[in-house]
Amino acid sequence: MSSITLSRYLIEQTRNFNTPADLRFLIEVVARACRQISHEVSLGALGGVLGSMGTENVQGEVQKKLDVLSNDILLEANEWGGHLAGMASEEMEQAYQIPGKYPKGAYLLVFDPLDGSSNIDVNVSVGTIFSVLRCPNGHNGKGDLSEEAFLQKGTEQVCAGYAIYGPQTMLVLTLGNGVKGFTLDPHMGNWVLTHDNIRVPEQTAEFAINMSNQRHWEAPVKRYVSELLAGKEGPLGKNYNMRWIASMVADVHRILTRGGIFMYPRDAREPEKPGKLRLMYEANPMSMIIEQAGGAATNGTQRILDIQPDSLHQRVAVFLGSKEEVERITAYHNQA
Ligand code: AHM
Ligand code: MG
Repeated sequence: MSSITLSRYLIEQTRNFNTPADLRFLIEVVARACRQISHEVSLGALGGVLGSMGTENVQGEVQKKLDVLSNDILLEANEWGGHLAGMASEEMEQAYQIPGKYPKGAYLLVFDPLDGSSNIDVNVSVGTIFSVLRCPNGHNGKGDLSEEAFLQKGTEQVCAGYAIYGPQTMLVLTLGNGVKGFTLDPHMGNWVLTHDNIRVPEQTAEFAINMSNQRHWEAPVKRYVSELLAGKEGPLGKNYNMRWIASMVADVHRILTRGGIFMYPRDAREPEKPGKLRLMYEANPMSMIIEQAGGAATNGTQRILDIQPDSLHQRVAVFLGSKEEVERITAYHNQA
């Protein structure tokens, strides 16, 4: 088995790619927080952490106890180290200010502390998604950090990753030079490099979409999925398999492992919203990982990483995964 731990991998990144020490520290701290979240998730009913809080987040979604706990774990782990100028999360309406008693740093951390949390109570994989940006000059001085500091295109991310809490806990990470997967050794507490060069196959015969929304989709999505369903007898000439875990982390992890296309299109249920998933802490980090692994990610018409965000909790349609299929559905949108 590999003996390369996350710490050693990050030191090698510094040697080979000049990864700054404070970014290395940031990633180590996030990984430590994810290890703690993994522990809380694994306790389930024993830890008294299942069920709802009885509160709603900024998106009007019911907060689970573990949503709030995971958010607190990430905030507490990251606020004191001097590597961050601020944080933002799915669970908080405003940007989180680093308390005055702690030093501020050069980076911004944006996260979805527990993605797919509707799956918690049924013991299905969930995860943490995170994105690291540089804090723009002029925003990291004294006084409150404004939302504008975060509104950077996905191409500006210096690191993106997720932890998946499944049969194994894994951390999948990119610093812009490929995608690495680390498995948590629960006894030693180490993240061990187990997936050295994660690549998404260019072609696939598997798709992921919530089919129950079919009647609400736009025409290009209806056309594409009907072609997938037509299988060997249809225009694509092959049979496709379908999977939908309703946990983006788990669906993306499967696609990174064996290929596929993941779709959460905009639809007519809430026509004013351009999709369900959030750009800054779901779509952007996952798109960076998928692109770094050789896949593609668009909102149907545009590369996701090129979208200029206009708000922290902005939503976006997502088509990501194996290149050939993402290009096909994007072409269908552009023909419409
Ligand atoms: P969440 O951040 O509130 O957990 O919502 C995001 C999740 C994704 O993980 C998943 O792909 C999607 O919502 C599932 O949505 P649906 O229940 O509509 O199929
Ligand atoms: Mg989420």
